[in-house]
Amino acid sequence: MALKALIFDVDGTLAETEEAHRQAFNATFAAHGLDWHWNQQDYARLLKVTGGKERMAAHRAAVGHGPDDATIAAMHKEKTAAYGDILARGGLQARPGVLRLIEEARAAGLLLAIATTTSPGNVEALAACLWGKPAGQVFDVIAAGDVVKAKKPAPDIYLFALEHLALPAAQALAFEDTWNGLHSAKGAGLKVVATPSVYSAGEDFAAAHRVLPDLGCFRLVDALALA
Ligand code: XBP
Repeated sequence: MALKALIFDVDGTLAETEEAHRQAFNATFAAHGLDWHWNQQDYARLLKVTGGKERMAAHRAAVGHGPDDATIAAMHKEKTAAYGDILARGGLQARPGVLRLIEEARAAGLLLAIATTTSPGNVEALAACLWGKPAGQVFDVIAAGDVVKAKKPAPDIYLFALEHLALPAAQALAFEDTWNGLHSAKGAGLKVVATPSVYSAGEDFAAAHRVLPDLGCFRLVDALALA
């Protein structure tokens, strides 16, 4: 069936954003006087838990102490604001090929969607950073964060995106950087192009239709051929 949409994960796929997330988490922990601090090794392990609130709860369980769920939810809002401040300082680039592929797809009349665990505010912060405009002016559908209860690797966020695109999975192609994201998209019946990121480089991408170092040499014609 003809390819009609590209669906992008956000963190690690559009840009290497997880370092900014890690800094925002640590700044929030410090602001709350917590003895929590996630170094890169901690964070690589914690990233296996998708969702910032869920990640903080998983850390609380692991260390045996920490704020209650209501406080975690409040902290997560502060963390999202801190993340936006970090991105607003500028300097974050899109991963190779991302901007060009999105431009080619738009010019060819394809639909564009986001399917991400990250919070909608973070999608807006990244869109401002990469395109200088609201995410809704770049993407036709934005499926983000708590719009679904079950986060990646559950397929829910991709099923939500497909529903709002009004397309069957066969007419879309997903782009992901993690095992969790790959299996979320696969679970929704999508073909997946995997571009491992700094934090996900060692993960298992055997289930992907293509595994690439990045999208620097991947054109729309390649996406059409994969569909
Ligand atoms: C990545 C995630 C998110 C981010 C942090 O989402 O799992 O939790 O790490 O963002 P994806 P939040 O790869 O699906 O883009 O703190 O807003 O969850």
